[in-house]
Amino acid sequence: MIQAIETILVDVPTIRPHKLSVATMHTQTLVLVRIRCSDGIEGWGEATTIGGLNYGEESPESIKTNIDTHIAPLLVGMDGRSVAACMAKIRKIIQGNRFAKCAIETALLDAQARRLDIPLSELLGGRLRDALPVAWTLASGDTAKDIAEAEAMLERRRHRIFKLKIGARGVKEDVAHVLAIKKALGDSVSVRVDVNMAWSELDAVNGIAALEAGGIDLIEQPVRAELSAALARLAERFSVPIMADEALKGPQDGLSLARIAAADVFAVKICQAGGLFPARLLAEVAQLSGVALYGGTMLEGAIGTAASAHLFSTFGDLQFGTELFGPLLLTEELLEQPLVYKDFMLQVPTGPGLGIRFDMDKLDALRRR
Ligand code: MUC
Ligand code: MG
Repeated sequence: MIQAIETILVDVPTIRPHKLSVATMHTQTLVLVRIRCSDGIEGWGEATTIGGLNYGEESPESIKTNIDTHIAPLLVGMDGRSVAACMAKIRKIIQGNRFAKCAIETALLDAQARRLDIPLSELLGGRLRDALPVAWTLASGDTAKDIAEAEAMLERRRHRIFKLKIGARGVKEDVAHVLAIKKALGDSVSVRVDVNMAWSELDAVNGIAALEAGGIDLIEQPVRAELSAALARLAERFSVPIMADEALKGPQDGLSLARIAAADVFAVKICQAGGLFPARLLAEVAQLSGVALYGGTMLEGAIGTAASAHLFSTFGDLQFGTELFGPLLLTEELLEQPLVYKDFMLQVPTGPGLGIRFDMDKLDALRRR
């Protein structure tokens, strides 16, 4: 039986400012959920977002309030082993709040997998791989700094796929920044861009033409999420793959975008999709439609990153890899045993449930009071 649900906010400084077109992050607020059951088992979930309300329509504080006030009371007293029944109840009664639902579902599944003494991946269909390629985002805002950062990552064999955040400056300036980085890093690395919706369709036509000619491998969400017809025109026009990210707020959006061939690639994010099972459904829609997959992040800490890794390890095809580097952007390590990044890959944890454990003293020291 579910006895208690606790939500915890943890503010952790980032290793450097992380500049997106919608926000500059200096700290990340992790939103953690802990579910305790009467059989002594507990499970953890995460509902972290980016830049308060700059990126998504749920803020860390609204997620905490909505879980504490509206979601937890529906679950306390239910049989935590019946994860599907718990989530069906929440999905029926609670509108929206995909991030909050994701954290709850993750915590219930973590608890159930621990109970069964199996890794979470085995509750999600079964893993097909034990390690995932991980991109790094260059977002210092400075070309020389970004090149130095990328070279250090290559040297340490941590990342060889780089995603550049653009869209805050003019198209010409951004294109020059990206192509200078591409030229410095060479053809053995993959350089991609994420515009985070900043361009008009005309900006996108001009910008993508130049980026494609310069050897850039992937263009993420160039135009506003709701402009799916414009996204489809860009996907039709260019051979460089176009990826949908903010446009995917659940499996239904995936179906709508796939029907009009709006994107070549979908960024699957567990929180954006509304949970691990909705994210799996989104991936299935993509695969049935011939759309390639990328494992996305909302820059979650270890819980959301591990949960995503368990899910992405089950995807039949993960052609564009993942960007599960969230914990590496933070100045503090909160786990007893850190997640393992080596040889350009994240190792999918093998222990029961999520396969990770917090250092509770560190967590207590950093949590918001
Ligand atoms: C996004 O839009 O993809 C993922 C990586 C990163 O640097 O920012 C996020 C958000
Ligand atoms: Mg994105």
